[in-house]
Amino acid sequence: AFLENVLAHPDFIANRYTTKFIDDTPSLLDLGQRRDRATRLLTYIADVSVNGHPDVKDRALPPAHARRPRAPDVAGPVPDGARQILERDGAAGLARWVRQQPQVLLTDTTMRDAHQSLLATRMRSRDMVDVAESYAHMAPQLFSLECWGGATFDVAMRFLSEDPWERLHAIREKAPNLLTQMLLRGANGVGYTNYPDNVVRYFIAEAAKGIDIFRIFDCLNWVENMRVAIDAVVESGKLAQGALCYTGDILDPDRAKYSLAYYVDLARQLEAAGCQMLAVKDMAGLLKPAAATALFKALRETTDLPIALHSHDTSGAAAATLLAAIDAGADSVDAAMDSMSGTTSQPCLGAIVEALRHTDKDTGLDPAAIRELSFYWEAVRAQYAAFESDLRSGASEVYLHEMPGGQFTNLKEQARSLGLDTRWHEVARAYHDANLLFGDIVKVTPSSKVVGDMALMMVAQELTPEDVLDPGRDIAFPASVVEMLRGDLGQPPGGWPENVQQRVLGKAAPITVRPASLLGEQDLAAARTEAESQCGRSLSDPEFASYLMYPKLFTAYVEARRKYGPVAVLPTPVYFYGMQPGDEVNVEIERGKSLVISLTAVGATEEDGSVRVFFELNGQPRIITIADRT
Ligand code: BTN
Ligand code: 3PY
Ligand code: ZN
Repeated sequence: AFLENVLAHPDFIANRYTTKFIDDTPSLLDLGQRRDRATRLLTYIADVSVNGHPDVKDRALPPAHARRPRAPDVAGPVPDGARQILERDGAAGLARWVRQQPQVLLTDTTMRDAHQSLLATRMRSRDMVDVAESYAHMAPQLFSLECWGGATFDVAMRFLSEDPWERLHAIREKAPNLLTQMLLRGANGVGYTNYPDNVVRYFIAEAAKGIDIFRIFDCLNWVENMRVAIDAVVESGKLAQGALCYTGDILDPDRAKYSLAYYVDLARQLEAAGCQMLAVKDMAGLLKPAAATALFKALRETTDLPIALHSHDTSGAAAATLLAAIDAGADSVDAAMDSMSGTTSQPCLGAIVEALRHTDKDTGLDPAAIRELSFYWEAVRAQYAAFESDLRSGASEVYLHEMPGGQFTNLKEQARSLGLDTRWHEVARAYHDANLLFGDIVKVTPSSKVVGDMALMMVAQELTPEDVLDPGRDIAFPASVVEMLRGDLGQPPGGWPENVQQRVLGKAAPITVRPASLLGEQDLAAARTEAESQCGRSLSDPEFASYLMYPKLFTAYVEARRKYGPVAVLPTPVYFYGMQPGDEVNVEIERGKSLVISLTAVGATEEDGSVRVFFELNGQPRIITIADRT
């Protein structure tokens, strides 16, 4: 390979060399590594160009006229933002500042919840990192960028072959004046199951190197399950924002379990647990305007902590809810950039900015800047046409099923893969029934997944709630249902309904203690040795944190990266669709090191099923042979 590098070097080819050429040209030595990465990327491009990407197979294509996303140009020094308050005054000082601001603060969810809720979480790092600097210059009044956590962590590795930590640190670096925010599932970390306490602590300590605000929730609103995470965030010096997950309807006397008093009590518990800020997390978009008025008024009287509102626009009424909450004293609200807003995503950021303009709560954001950023996202979104759902309108059906925005399109996909696509409204009804069967619970990852599993089973097997409870019927419950009713996710208010528990568990005994208290501490040194042996190389601390959350998935990701190289550098159309003969792309594989890749031709498939794909890499011909699997 070394000799190849020498022979391929432009100076060598152009005869610009002496006998000391090798000594004088140290880059030849790292060319080996660079070449290696380039070969892997060419292999990936060749493969995807010939075989297609499995995730977009048989899906809608981006429109032919799609514009190439171009982040707005910016220059000059980066203005100060809320991040500088955190740096100067610490988390407690930041919380006080939030409370004192007359204007409403905005969290932009485009880089996390919006694409999780609209595009199956598939947005690639590159599309976010490319615009982060424009955000820093054009929207320094934003309170925070929600850009990490939730489902983005596992999807980055599972479906995009990307390292979520690289994404986080790249955004952080490009927007040094904006607070970075993540969604953390309490004892479930960024996973779907409870982890040992020391794993949660390890993860948070690592995440706090890039994240400023941790929104922490528990899927049953069980504060016991949130304490380890809250303490670890406070310890890290970053801001612990405790979430009250909103379900039911505080104005509906028939939903007395989730009453105003319930949420007021929850707010007190979260404050006592050490949270520095609160958030009403309306993950399904169930909070109606009049209920928001009552809720925020009551919370305002309960606590001096600043309070945020997070909602989803599934019904179409979320902007009205935000404005009602703002009137009643919400300090900050979540919204998504216009072209990534609406339906299962957050309400429209630009509309909230305009609604508050020239009032005493004016956000200070520049509507023209919002428009430009939104145009960028519009072009980005077009590239992900394959992941769009068929939901085109507001749907008040959400008040029946209560599915979280982040789950809605996922469950719809799952239903489709089970052949239940024509029976979606039955799934929605069954989801409602399954929730009541479980005693009317908070439905958010991972409890929402369990309710979804149950609903799909009920529809697929044509079971009514009465059938499910009928002792005369033999029912194999989904594993997730058995685990949840056993107490593995924790305790809902009032506990699990005993008749259902017995029916699902049989003779097995449920637990009522904090699940992680039974897990003990994980031996991190031993886990690291195991991880490094599985992956065949040493791991950085963040990589090890990924392994602790997802051992198998992380190992598979390392393997994919070994095979295909740093695919995160590829433009999104190339990543999903490969290249056509005549296409040329420029990719930066690291700062200041670019590759110019052109695909010149694709050969015919040989008898042995192989295909040769012809490239030029920085002007040099390269041939990659891959298997035709079409
Ligand atoms: C990734 O590594 O980014 C995720 C999986 C990649 C699968 C690649 S896409 C091109 C080729 N075609 C396949 O069916 N699998 C590989
Ligand atoms: C997640 O946990 O990913 C969520 O978005 C919950 O709302
Ligand atoms: Zn959400």
